[in-house]
Amino acid sequence: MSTAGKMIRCKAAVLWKPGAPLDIEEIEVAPPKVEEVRIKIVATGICGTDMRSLEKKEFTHLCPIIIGHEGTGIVESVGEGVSTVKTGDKVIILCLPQCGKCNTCLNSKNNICTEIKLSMTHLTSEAGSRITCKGKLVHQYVSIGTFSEYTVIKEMSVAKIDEGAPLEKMCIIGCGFATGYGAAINSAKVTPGSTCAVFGLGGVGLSVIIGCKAAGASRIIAVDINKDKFVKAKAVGATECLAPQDFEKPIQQVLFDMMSGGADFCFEVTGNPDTVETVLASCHKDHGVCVIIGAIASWVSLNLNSQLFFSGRTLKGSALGGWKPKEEIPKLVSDYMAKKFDLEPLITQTLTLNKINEAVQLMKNGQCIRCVLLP
Ligand code: PAD
Ligand code: ZN
Ligand code: ZN
Repeated sequence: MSTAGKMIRCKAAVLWKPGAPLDIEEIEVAPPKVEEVRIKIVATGICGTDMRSLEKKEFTHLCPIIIGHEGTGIVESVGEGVSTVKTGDKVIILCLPQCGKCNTCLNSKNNICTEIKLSMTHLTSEAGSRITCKGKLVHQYVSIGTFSEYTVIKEMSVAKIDEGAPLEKMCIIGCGFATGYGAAINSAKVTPGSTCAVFGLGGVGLSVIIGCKAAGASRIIAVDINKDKFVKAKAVGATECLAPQDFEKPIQQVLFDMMSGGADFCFEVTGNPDTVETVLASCHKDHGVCVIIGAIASWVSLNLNSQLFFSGRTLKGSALGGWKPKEEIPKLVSDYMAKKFDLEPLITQTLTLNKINEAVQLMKNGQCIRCVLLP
């Protein structure tokens, strides 16, 4: 029996207070309005950014909220005016929107659509939220909220993907993989034969390594304080692995010496503000490019020694790997189907949504790369 036009009652992992465990609750998900799409979530990953949001005191006023932004699903129904997806389509959820109309969307080089302002409200649309729980309005993290059986999102934040694509793996393309892989290919533009250093070996950092390897880098040095991450880093393409605590010299000095002046391309993928200066200093003094991927809290100002810029180094940011979401993320899914890269090493656990607190604990303990949650 079709559920289109009706309220759907289903389960979601709801955050009632930052830092508290998630509660599996029954929620009500209203039908989609104009330019909105209601999606049955099939799989969702947990990203480092979700981990930060679960603890974020600044989210107190947004609670109850459904976190999660790395997801795939099947379109249950669409609101008026929706033309790019239809009921039954396999889709990937986009953690950055692409409205197709703003200055960013009309510029072929840019990818941060001005409609990102909606994501900052953590609501379905300007008209509020389609989700309620125990009579309260529920926010959706970056206007998405994938830790749920159903969600309603704007058409500009969802894209149809290949019919044959395995949704339980494709979810991690939605943020982690696209972000890391694209940071190497699009943001840094890693060149064949170059040297790279990647700081932080979670799902995003490992995807940077996959991107560096695909771009033909000859040396990829993986750096993490957690040595358990080294096996996977080597499996996806790292040529050497270093733990900063194993050296007497600062790690940037180690890298400077190893590569006669520093690495051609360096990536910050820890989200730790103190690491930024180290990563920048690890870049080649004459031409090194440093890409900051790690999401650092908005109120943090970086402390960078001015002498680092008495050089030819470049410091730049990267959001969702520089991809134009609606246009290019489905192409990454097709590239996976064409076996251009492998995602299996990144998915270390699969659990059901009601075990989400176990998955969060695995991430906290550094025991997992990506844990995929299924309904
Ligand atoms: P993760 O928590 O799985 O991985 C972080 C890794 O960094 C872990 O392996 C840690 O052990 C390691 N680490 C922590 N501190 C240090 C240190 N001082 N030196 C070396 N290694 C360290 O997270 P993730 O891979 O899912 O995400 C990584 C970051 O990327 C995180 O900050 C997240 O918020 C950010 C992100 N940014 C975007 C974007 O568009 N820019 C998208 C997705 C995620
Ligand atoms: Zn736009
Ligand atoms: Zn993410």
